[in-house]
Amino acid sequence: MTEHLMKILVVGDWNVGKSSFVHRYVNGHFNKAYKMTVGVDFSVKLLHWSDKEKVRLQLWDIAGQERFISMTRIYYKGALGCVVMFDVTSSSSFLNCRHWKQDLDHKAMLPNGNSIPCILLANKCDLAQRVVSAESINRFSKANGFITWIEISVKENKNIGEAMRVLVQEILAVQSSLDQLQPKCEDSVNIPPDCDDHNSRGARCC
Ligand SMILES: Nc1nc2c(ncn2[C@@H]2O[C@H](COP(=O)(O)OP(=O)(O)OP(=O)(O)O)[C@@H](O)[C@H]2O)c(=O)[nH]1
Ligand SMILES: [Mg+2]
Repeated sequence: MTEHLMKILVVGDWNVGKSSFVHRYVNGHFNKAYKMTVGVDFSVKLLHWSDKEKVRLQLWDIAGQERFISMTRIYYKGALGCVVMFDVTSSSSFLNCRHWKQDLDHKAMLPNGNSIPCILLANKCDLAQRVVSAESINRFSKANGFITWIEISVKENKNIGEAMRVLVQEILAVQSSLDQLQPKCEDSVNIPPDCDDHNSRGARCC
């Protein structure tokens, strides 16, 4: 059995429902009251991904209030994927997703320098007073390099597990392609003559 450890960030403006999303996903509950996150909150969820694979998710629920944003570089370290969330009833929370994505692209990179996989989640789709259209979300998602976007309602438990499955699937695919790029003894072009000799001096390829 292989166990993958995945650090996933959850970012977006304050009050969009990030903590509610994590609680719903991990504990299955929904709280109506808003309780501001201070700095960052952590949760863990174990997924039985397949007969041979488990995925241990470390969810980093990052505070959206502006006073905490200076800490993001520290929080982003080692992350393999990200949820960027906005509230469909708040156009400013949607517009600010551009800043969140740019912040991630500058501070949270894969070892090969590429951006980490990000999914865009449009929360609170249970509310009637929606102000952000599907067309503008679609355009924004494509233009800003998101894997995809999904409409969710944490309150009504709509698309929560589905959204996380899409993200985890993409992270696994990206990690596996990165692993394949790592040189191995048998397919390395420049194999040192004493590659398997653990007593020899000099560089080894593995
Ligand atoms: N109607 C509706 N309300 C929601 C939904 N998800 C979250 N909320 C409400 O939105 C408010 C804010 O939710 P939080 O999860 O605390 O927001 P947050 O993004 O973590 O905010 P910060 O910690 O300040 O960054 C709470 O009152 C939630 O009950 C949803 O799907 N529908
Ligand atoms: Mg929160």
